[in-house]
Amino acid sequence: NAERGQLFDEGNYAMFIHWGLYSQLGNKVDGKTYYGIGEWIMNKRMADIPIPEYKRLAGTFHPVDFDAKQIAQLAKDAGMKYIVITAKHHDGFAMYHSKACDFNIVDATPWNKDPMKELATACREAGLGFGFYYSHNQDWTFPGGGNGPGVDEQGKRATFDDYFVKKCLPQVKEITTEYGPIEIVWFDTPGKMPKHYVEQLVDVVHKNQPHAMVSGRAGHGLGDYQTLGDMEVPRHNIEGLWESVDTTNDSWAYAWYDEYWKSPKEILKRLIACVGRGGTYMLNIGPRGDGAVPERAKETLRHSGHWIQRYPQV
Ligand code: JFZ
Repeated sequence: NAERGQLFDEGNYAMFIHWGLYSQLGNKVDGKTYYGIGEWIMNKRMADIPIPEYKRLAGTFHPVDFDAKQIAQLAKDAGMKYIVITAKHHDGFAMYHSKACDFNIVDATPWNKDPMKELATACREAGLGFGFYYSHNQDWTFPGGGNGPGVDEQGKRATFDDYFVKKCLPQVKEITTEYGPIEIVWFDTPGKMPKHYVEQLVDVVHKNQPHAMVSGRAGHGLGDYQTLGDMEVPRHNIEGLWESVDTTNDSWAYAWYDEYWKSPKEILKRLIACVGRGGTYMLNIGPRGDGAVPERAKETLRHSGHWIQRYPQV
């Protein structure tokens, strides 16, 4: 398909959003702060939160300050061309209305809204592209998921195939059919996921979304472009389509203490280094649990955007 990846190739600058149940904690659990990337808070390496306790967080997730139009406008103001947001991170919580698994933002929270419908619409209205991050291998709360529980609620052994058939594949079908045309499915951390599973996922994306690109982190070299290591900016030109991902501060997801904001100048430097070498720069923001985007992240994006707007588009 000649048009696949067109926006990726021409767009060059995108917004990445890490937002989920973990955003509500902002790296603090029972008064104790854990330092590291916020979306990993439940992991053994961080607060080591038991699954039932983590699942209870959904009961208080009520992001009344989430404003899809404002986020789309922010991306526009920053000079970005599309938005990629976490549909499901390693914690397994779906930030959209999933029929495959009720551990999702509509069925498990008092908020009862699908923010991804709103964001997909807001992006389309603003002339922006839209896409999803989806943790395909790791799922820390679903039986059989990568680094997840090896047994189900009844104590019966669960395999990766159980997780793949019951949750992963159906959810990838959902995100590629229920939100209109999307530009990207950003799979991540494939680990030891066998090739035939990755092939199935890539096929589903390509079949349902003729324009969509699959990220390099799908695994087994089956992605449509190369994703470099986090915050990696290459020193030399690289062949083919590629992308570098970065974040406005240190963590991807919101962390209450994280005020290590990159300056607009530093961001422009990285953006230009990528775009000038033929790549795409995807820059992340981490909205709070209530859905609001931290003020400093907005300032940084708008400020760097002013510089971009001053130059005519070619
Ligand atoms: C992953 C996630 O585990 C993390 O939470 C975040 O979503 C980030 C964008 O991606 O972590 C990675 C994956 C690959 C590399 C670094 C961090 N890498 O190849 O350098």
